[in-house]
Amino acid sequence: MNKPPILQIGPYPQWDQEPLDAAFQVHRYFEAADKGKLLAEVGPSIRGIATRGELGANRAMIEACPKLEVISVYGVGFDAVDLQACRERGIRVTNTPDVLTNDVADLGIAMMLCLSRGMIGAETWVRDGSWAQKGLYPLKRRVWGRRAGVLGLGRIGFEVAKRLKGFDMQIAYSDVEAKSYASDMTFVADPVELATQSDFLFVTLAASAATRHIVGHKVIEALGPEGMLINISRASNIDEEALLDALETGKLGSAALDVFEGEPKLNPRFLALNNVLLQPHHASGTVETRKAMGKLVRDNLAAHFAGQALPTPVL
Ligand code: 8YV
Repeated sequence: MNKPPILQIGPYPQWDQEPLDAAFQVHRYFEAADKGKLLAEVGPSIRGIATRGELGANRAMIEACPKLEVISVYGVGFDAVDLQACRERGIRVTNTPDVLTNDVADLGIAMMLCLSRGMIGAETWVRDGSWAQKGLYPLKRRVWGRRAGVLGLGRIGFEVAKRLKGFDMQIAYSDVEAKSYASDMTFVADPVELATQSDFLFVTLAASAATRHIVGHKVIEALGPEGMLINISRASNIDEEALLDALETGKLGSAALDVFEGEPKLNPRFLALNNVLLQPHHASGTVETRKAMGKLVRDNLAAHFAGQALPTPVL
């Protein structure tokens, strides 16, 4: 049987690449020196796209593939896929929900603890001899028992909140409506009000045009000079200029970020700050989760080409 031709937008680990190459005729977009030329050559034959959450597939790419039937995203977020272009042509879209939820929540909690307790600086304090020369490390702020806000109580937000309960924190959340499964948490409809009531604000919203810059200067300033913002969702949920201004002027205490506008090239203003923890978009980056994500990417493609129901459809 002929292998269906697919376009692979970004690299995967070897353990995913091998089975992908075995099942499909894979054209590697990310390896092409001239991407336009590759699209012009192979686009007309492409039936599937395998991409990653942050890379997605834009309209130009989709239009260069007139026979495209399915886009399989390695990631829960599909905001970088032009869904409107897919709807217009009946192109199916899949993602990898659930399998990454716990790891993403774990990293969010780790980021809160790491920044609150100054663990990166503390490591340097030991390594550069400051401990021996200067003595005790400067005191940091407590986490347990303080107030946490979760903006977006979906799967990931819920797991973040579940973990925060273990730190005896008071937990509130914002979402489009109160959730029946969150009766032990306080629902606060307005994100600005949520920020006012929070010491730590976790951003766990699925990104879309509707959530763009939902964390703007009002939310940031409501969180305040003692507050910490933790983003494990997408950069577009936060007004990054407003965030940088507030971090530079002390209107916001600190921020722990796993995602950035234009990543992996981030705004150099972040690098000059010492009240941030900067992470390279790796919240789902464990061997276990990435293996499960890769399998789901292939399972969705295989199901589509076998005419079976898609395991995790978006469209
Ligand atoms: C991945 C992601 O880091 O799930 C998402 O939406 O962005 C991440 O899990 C990414 O897709 C891996 O490249």
